[in-house]
Amino acid sequence: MRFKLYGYWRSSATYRVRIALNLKQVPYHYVPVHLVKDGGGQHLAEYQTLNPAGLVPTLVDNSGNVLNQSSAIIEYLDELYPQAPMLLPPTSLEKAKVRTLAQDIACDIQPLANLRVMQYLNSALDCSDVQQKAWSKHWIETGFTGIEKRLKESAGDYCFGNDVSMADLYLVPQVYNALRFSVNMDNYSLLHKIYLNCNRLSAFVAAKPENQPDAE
Ligand SMILES: N[C@@H](CCC(=O)N[C@@H](CS)C(=O)NCC(=O)O)C(=O)O
Repeated sequence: MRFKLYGYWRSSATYRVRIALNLKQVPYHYVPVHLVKDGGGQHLAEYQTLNPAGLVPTLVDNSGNVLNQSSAIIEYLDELYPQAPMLLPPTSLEKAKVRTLAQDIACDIQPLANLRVMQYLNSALDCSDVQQKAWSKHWIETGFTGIEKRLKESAGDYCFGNDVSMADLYLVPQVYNALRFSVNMDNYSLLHKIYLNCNRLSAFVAAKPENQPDAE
């Protein structure tokens, strides 16, 4: 197989890359990195030779090329496999709009509720479980409020019209997380509709956390 994907079943950044690989019909070897057990495999020196940031995902090809950051990986795959579905649309303006929505999630929501942030809230700032959950829910809801407004301008069946794009690869894992934090998706009807539509596609179903070999 051409690619190895290092990831974790419940990691939303890994989930995005799994969807991209599935949409492009690229088989890959999945290498689980347990983010919690024994202090977290992402902190091991051996793993950090692949990803110095100590985060998943990491994609390695059979020539030994190593890629980190889900958006860099997804755009690389889109260029390497320029067959349908293209994850970025053809014009520069449309590309910028798709990336805007993806970055609303990747830059402004997901990092605030990342595992290491939650662990810091707990260990250094003595926040309780309830406080940590309230923190995550708050930032997800803040982000979703803006995204719901953006989607009014662009959505069809998916984030941008009726074709799947990179934005959908970000939306689905983030909604999956939101549901874990009991966000009421009735307040975000477009986000929820797109989440349900995407999850009717086999590439999204196969990428679901519960369908991964390391799911607990
Ligand atoms: N911007 C990075 C984010 C990667 C990231 O935050 N990964 C999380 C899982 S979704 C992680 O490895 N967390 C481990 C930790 O916080 O210790 C990307 O898109 O690849």
